[in-house]
Amino acid sequence: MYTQGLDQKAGKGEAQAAESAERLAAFQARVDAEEKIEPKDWMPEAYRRTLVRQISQHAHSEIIGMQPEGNWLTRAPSLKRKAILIAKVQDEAGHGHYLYSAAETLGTSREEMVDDLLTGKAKYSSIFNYPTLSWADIGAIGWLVDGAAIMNQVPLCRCSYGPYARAMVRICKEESFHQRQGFDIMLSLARGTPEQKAMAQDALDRWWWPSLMMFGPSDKDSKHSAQSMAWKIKRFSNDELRQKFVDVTVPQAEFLGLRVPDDDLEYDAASGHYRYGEIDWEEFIQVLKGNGPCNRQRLETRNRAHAEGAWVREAARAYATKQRGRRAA
Ligand code: BYC
Repeated sequence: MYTQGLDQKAGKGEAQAAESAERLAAFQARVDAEEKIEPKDWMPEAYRRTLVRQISQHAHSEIIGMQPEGNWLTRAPSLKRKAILIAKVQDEAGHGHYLYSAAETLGTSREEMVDDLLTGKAKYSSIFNYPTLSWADIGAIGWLVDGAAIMNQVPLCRCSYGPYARAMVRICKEESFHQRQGFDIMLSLARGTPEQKAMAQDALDRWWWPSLMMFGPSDKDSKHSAQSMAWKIKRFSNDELRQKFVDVTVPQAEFLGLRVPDDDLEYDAASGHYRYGEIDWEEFIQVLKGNGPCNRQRLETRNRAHAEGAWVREAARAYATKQRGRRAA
């Protein structure tokens, strides 16, 4: 477990006093010079808090993200598809673990973060509060949700905080495989019977707009972006990444012979970008407030799984104590 950051925890007053203008400027100069900030390095408290917030939200998203896909593990249409989906869902658990470990280097315990998720205090990505109604949804999640994740996360490999940046390298490689498996499912369905093609279209219709919401509020409403970009935690704004995603994904939908559910979508030759319609921000806000179609179900399922896993944590602790005792002897 990474806990190097714990010994740097200071009281609020103490931390503020330590944040002289000189120290802050020296920190910013390191960030501007593209140096990686490591757990034992001095950092402003707000930088630490921002990272704990973002990395733990990211970890929670990976863990909750296992649920909509897990829903189809027993009903995948072939043994091969089932094996691939099991591997993908396991990867998401792994991503959650790397990310909790990265966040722990900042001095917050995993128990604290998990507790915030279980009690509904912490956020996780809005996208996982939508239901997976058909097998095509597994295709749409891989293609669109993992596709959006890659767009958002590749720049995080260059994040100024070393442990987060390094965790993202492997995560992005695995997300690429996830995106391809999703596109492959969509391709099979789009080239299948008229009913299968209709399933693929229905999944695209339902997942398109929530996928665009994954990038967060528009830049004018994004309260954290400016500071996170100055600290090189984020490298692009929410709207920039959303636009990149639309530009890459619309031609893929055309290749599949599917229609993106946006009457205002058009290619603007002058800018080289697709112009897209207005996102329903009210829906986004409601999902963030806990009123999405599956918010309650997701938290109930996670709480139940956590309670049922108590004996595993207990056994792991007992084993660790035994090993420590043996080493000491
Ligand atoms: N859903 O100022 P902003 C995955 C919150 S995992 C929920 O723009 P920031 C995958 C935001 O947290 C997908 N909340 O914030 C897994 C903030 O709230 P607080 C997750 C959202 O941090 C399994 C407030 O709105 N990916 O891809 O600068 C299978 C204001 O927003 C959302 C990551 O976590 C949302 N969509 O930018 C497949 C990547 N959007 O904290 C795939 C890392 C915004 O003030 N995270 N909020 O209460 C990020 O890149 C950034 O945190 C975000 C938001 C772009 C998400």
